[in-house]
Amino acid sequence: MIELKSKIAQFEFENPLMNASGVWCENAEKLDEMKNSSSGSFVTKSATPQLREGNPSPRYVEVPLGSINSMGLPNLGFDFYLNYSLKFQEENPGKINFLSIAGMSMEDNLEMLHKLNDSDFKGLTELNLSCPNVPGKPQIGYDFEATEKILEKAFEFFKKPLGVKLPPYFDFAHFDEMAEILNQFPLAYVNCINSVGNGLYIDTENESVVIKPKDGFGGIGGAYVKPTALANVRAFYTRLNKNIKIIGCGGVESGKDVFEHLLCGAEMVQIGTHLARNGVQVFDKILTELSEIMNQKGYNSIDEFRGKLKSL
Ligand code: RRO
Repeated sequence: MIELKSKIAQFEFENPLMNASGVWCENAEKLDEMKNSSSGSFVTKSATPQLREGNPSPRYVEVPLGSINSMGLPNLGFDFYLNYSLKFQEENPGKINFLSIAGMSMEDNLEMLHKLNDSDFKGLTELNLSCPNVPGKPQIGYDFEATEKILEKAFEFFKKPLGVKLPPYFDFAHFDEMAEILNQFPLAYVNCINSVGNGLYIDTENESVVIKPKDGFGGIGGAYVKPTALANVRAFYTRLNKNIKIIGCGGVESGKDVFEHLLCGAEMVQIGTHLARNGVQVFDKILTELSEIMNQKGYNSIDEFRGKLKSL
């Protein structure tokens, strides 16, 4: 029997797969499908204190090697995702989900963290520091001082397991600097990576962009971003204290992709563009493929190879 269990903070998951926040998780119908799928867990759409409509459409487009989006944080508001999670945990004792928050300001984030801290929520909270798509709002994760400040403020009172969703970094100096900041805090995990921000996809025939917001600029996901995602998983796995787990996200379409994320050090692996394109049946297929690879290689559990990427 192949063992696929993963662990973050005090929580154990049947397998390492889940959705990427933003995909298949914006409303009750989609979350119910995630809940009933074979994924190990699920995360809710990044929430703001109040409902948001988001940016005008078209705002998510699938392109040959991935996707481009500028959704602009459409969500049903924090209370909806908290209530959904509370009901889920009541109906599924022992099962754990992730709740993502992405305030438009420090105050928004602290307000939602206070509500979570004071609630019966028993899952993992994810602070999204990397939404690339709100016009006029730069990503917190690219502002090292602001990142340190929000984590300082959060950990003054927040007592539940907390993780952060990071943007991709592209320079060793930035991996080093961000890791030094993150290592100061009792984080449960970091999630690498959010979409590669502000790419531009062009429809050559029409000589046009393909999404409406921000003159076509948007976050890139899918196969385009796998090497960047793996690099970020690896860079943080090798720099962070070992009690901070890594969630890998980016370019996962197969069991082989999951295996690569795990080899770089990921504890859990998320699926975004591929899930958006194909629906929740992807989890069964990818779990089968992962088990087959492990079988062929003679691994009985993920712990036998997690993080053990070889250098030359
Ligand atoms: O809603 C979005 O536009 C969005 C968010 Br919050 C995010 O974190 N990443 C992304 O690609 N899109």
